[in-house]
Amino acid sequence: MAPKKGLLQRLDEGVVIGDGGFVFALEKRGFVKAGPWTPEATVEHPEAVRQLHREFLRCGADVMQAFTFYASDDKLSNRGNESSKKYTCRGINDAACRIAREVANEGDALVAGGLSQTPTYLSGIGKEATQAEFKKQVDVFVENKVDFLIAEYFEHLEEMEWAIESCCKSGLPVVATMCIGPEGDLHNNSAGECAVRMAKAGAHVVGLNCHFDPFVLLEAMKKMKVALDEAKLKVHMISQPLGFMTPDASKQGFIDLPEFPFALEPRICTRFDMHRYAREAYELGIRYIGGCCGFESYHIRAIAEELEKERGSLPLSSEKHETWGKGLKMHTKPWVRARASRQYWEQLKPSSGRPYCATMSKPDNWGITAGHELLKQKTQETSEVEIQTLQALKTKK
Ligand code: CBH
Ligand code: ZN
Repeated sequence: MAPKKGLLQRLDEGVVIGDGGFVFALEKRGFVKAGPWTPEATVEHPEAVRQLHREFLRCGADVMQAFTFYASDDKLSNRGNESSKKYTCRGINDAACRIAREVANEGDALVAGGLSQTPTYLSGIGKEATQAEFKKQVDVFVENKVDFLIAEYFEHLEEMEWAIESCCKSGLPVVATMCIGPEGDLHNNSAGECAVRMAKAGAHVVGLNCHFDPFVLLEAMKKMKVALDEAKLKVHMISQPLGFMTPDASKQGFIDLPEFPFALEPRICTRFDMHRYAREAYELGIRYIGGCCGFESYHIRAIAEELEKERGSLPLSSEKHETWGKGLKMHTKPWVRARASRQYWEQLKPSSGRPYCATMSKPDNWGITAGHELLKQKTQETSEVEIQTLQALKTKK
């Protein structure tokens, strides 16, 4: 078999489809605990992680992002139960890479290793200690020969830059996404400024993930594009939004919504929302188009179906899903058969079925999570292990 084309070449030549939200999907299936959101499932239930990768692959994902979210040692120590001691950063990341590679090789997908924000950064102990956490993950990714790295879900631009710097040392292509929206990061850096600084820090692909719905996220992406163009920076763009509608979210996105994380279901985007998202993202010039929390495989399939012409093929799972609901022509009931058209689904305003629900919520507004708050909170309610880790790191400095 010919060697797979790399990420940057694929982006230069066409479009790359990402996968969806692993922690949210696996939490619903019973393999991830909301709160810590750590990915020990790669060791405890590899079959569940493998199956989720397969679903995304079958639905058109070109990237198998190894399930390594929050899998830095400092974060893993905050799981508040016995299992926290059994698994290490190395063990979890290594297992994640192997599973992702196994499934990627069942198709033509690439494998990405992912890094995310760390408690060490929040505790304010500085660059060296924070990058020491990143390095441990990057080392495992390099050993496993992943195709590229994704530094995702950073909300402080400074930590994002440190993560990019750590990733760049690998020599692999680096994708960087912040979980901010049109209002910028928590230190009043605009979305545009963030994009420019991510590119200047060395990222090859820059953009956003999580925290906001596809359409709010694209508003922020527009600002990033303007700033990148003005600064004459030639990098590719990526968007991986939520699969939930969040027009009412404030600066920190869906975390502040009262429904986060257990009652977001009424906000789930339909597959047809994702057709619109894929088209608008493509027209904006974004070439790495994927999803984050709330995105299930059928949402990814909708992106792949919308971009059928651009990609030159349909995903495997479209054999069970004719584009725009045309499979309904085979339904026994005539009024359901009548729904087998693009026009029908495109204009539909789906009902919520919840007569007492408001369309919008009032977000909580807690502002920035700071290190001292984290320590205080830990002393009150979370694991001894992490307090010790943080304190040890502090004295080391
Ligand atoms: O799970 C995934 O697919 C990751 N690539 C991204 C997760 S984004 C954030 C999840 C919630 C975090 C929190 O509440 O702390
Ligand atoms: Zn997310």
